[in-house]
Amino acid sequence: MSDTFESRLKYYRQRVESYIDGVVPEAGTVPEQLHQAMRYAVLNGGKRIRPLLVYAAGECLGVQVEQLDPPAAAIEMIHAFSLVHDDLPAMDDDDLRRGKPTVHREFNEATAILAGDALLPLAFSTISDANSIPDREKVALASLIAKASGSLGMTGGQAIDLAAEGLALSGDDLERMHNLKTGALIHASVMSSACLARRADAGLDNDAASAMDRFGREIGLAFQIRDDLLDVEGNTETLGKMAGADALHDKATWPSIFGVEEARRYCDELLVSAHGRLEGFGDAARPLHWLADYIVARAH
Ligand code: GRG
Repeated sequence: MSDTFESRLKYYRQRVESYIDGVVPEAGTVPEQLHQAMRYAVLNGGKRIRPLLVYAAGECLGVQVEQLDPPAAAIEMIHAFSLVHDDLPAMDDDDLRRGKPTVHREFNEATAILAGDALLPLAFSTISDANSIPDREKVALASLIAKASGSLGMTGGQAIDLAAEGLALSGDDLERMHNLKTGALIHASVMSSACLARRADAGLDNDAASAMDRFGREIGLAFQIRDDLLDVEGNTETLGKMAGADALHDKATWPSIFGVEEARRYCDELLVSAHGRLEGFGDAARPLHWLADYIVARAH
């Protein structure tokens, strides 16, 4: 990883964190415990991969950075919400997230449910209240992100995941589940920037939009296959969440269905293909190339 990539990562992470910090009510605002829990959930570490994809795709497509802050923050809040609910006893029942107690462990279960409930609408008001984005693009962004989060996207994938515990899943079903549960929000991160670049003055053509669409899908699936591999190969300390949780819950994963070697091979194949999608963008796509490599090489 080059210095340039490190400094770009740092800059964009700080940028989205300070934007989120500005939109989530202060911890002292009533109801205090709810706001403390929301801040704990979303400002408590995390790699910020989805916002980084929004910024890198936006940079590639020539979108003004001020327009990228609201969707980057909104998508990260939805991601944080999904993690809080995913960790609940009714779902994966986890005690550790990002190396710290999960929200229901740090506070209590009802507060964790409410913190998730409140982060979701806050994501959408962050977009609707943004002064930097014209109304037409706000509507398109809200629609894109809502669909990616709902029953035909992330929530649907989670439902399939929970229902499939202990059952034999075909490879096609597993791919569909991964594409929905994790891929949909990652894809929406890339496509949020494409949506902003579609404006007449930025002039995104159909070929470029389709290249971004495919890049987003491939890198979203590669992300989840890497996540499956890390659950097998990583340790709890490095991961900041319990290693081996998938096997414990008898979850269908890429390594459990296809084997570790095939999971690695397919992840690399997706990465090569994703890089290829960016060919037409030249140097402007360098941050996206870096991020794609980072997603597949990450240790947590
Ligand atoms: C009602 C919208 C809605 C959601 C509830 C709980 C749920 C439905 C969905 C959960 C989806 C989920 C938890 C998918 C797992 C995705 C995943 C691999 C998360 C880990 O992401 P990282 O590695 O985490 O980016 P950090 O901590 O770095 O942010």
